[in-house]
Amino acid sequence: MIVLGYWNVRGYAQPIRLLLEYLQAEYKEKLYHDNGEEWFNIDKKELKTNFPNLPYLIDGDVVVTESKVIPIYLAKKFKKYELIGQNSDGSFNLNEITFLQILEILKELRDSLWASARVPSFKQEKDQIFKEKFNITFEKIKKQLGENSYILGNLSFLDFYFYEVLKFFQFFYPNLSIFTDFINRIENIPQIKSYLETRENKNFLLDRMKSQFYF
Ligand SMILES: N[C@@H](CCC(=O)N[C@@H](CS)C(=O)NCC(=O)O)C(=O)O
Repeated sequence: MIVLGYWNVRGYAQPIRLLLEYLQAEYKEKLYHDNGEEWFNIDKKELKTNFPNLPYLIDGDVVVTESKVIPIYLAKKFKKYELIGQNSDGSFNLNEITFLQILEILKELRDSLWASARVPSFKQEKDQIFKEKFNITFEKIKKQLGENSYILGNLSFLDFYFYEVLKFFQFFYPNLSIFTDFINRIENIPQIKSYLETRENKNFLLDRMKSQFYF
């Protein structure tokens, strides 16, 4: 059975969890808690890869790390190539390049909010930062989406990633009401809808991390 290892938070693992749920994959999670002793002192040393990190995915003898690479492995394993921008038979499609491009942009957007929110002045400057920085990327994504339901036209991992980025933003900007149709669309995908209602998912509340940020 597939094992997804990560801290007991949403973080980089959450879009991967959504993908696993969407694929209805049989998987279990290895969640690391608090001081990370079990991860740093035991599992990090024993994981059969030269590049141990969190998140990791174990599938039999295969160990994959890097949060932008794990979804590629999963899409290929389940032969759902459209989820990474390829044609449905796995052949090349320019969307495959767009997929990687936008994934990087979304990760930067998320990481940039994370870094900004850890600086005390964020509390006073957050609206200005949103206007001058984050909104520029949101406008680009809006343009990419156009009249489509999903970022690449058809549903892909990017949509799960972007959904999670939006939820992350809503945590810091509770009045933010952009992309609400998009959020609803993702939350209404049957597999996602039922996952979001589970106790496991509710446990990954961002609220638990409040003390790390200034807002
Ligand atoms: N480039 C890696 C970065 C992973 C990373 O920074 N993981 C953090 C949690 S978000 C961690 O605590 N890693 C455990 C470690 O450094 O051993 C990825 O995208 O997966």
